[in-house]
Amino acid sequence: MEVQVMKNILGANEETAESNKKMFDYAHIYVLNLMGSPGAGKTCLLEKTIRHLKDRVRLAVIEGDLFTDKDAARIEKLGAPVVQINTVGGCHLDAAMVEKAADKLNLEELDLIIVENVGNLVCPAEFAVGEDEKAVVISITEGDDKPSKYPLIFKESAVCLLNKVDLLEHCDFNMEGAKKDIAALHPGMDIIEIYCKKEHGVDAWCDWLVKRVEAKKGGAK
Ligand SMILES: Nc1nc2c(ncn2[C@@H]2O[C@H](COP(=O)(O)OP(=O)(O)OP(=O)(O)O)[C@@H](O)[C@H]2O)c(=O)[nH]1
Ligand SMILES: [Mg+2]
Repeated sequence: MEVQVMKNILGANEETAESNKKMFDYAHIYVLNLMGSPGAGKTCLLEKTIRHLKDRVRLAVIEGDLFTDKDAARIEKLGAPVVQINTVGGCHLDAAMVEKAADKLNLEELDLIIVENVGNLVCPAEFAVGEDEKAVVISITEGDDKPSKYPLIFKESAVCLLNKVDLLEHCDFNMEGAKKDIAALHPGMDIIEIYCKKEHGVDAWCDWLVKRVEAKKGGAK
């Protein structure tokens, strides 16, 4: 019974996600579902991304959070359009929530939407929201065992950002081992080391994003 209920929930979500994807495709907007543990540095990465891309890419953010609008307030300060979703305790965003949030954005004026999912390494990976691709941020303070302990999010994501490399000397994080584990889970996955606070690696990340945004802009309606 429980298995059937879960199947129905995922099936209904998949339908709405496909319809969101069609809407974003029509508008030629590249949509990224940004996932990662609480505190991994997702919002910090978004802040730096907005600063880097503000003159090149029309970027909006959909912020997922359990209860607060703290992250949305950080994005708003930088002048980017932002819509807050509160899941009221829910551990992930779903496609219906993103459909409602997208309704509040002017899609004709956008090239890129980044959806910051609720901080969690498990559930967000199971629920598509209509994105082109997923990305996962982990910070090296979380430990090098996270890829093998939480495999789905690494299998599902097109890119892994390894954040807080400034703290490497204080943590016994085996970078080579973690990268091997990620490559075993998802061969060929892009991995970018970042020290987001000081913007180290943010250029490489923005190049990764811009390539995709441009490809989507060039695509047929
Ligand atoms: N040392 C260091 N700290 C960082 C770095 N990037 C982010 N932080 C800090 O990590 C903390 C969490 O960053 P956030 O960007 O709020 O993390 P988040 O993933 O958005 O967190 P949730 O939205 O709660 O899931 C903040 O105190 C940041 O200043 C980094 O590269 N190095
Ligand atoms: Mg955040």
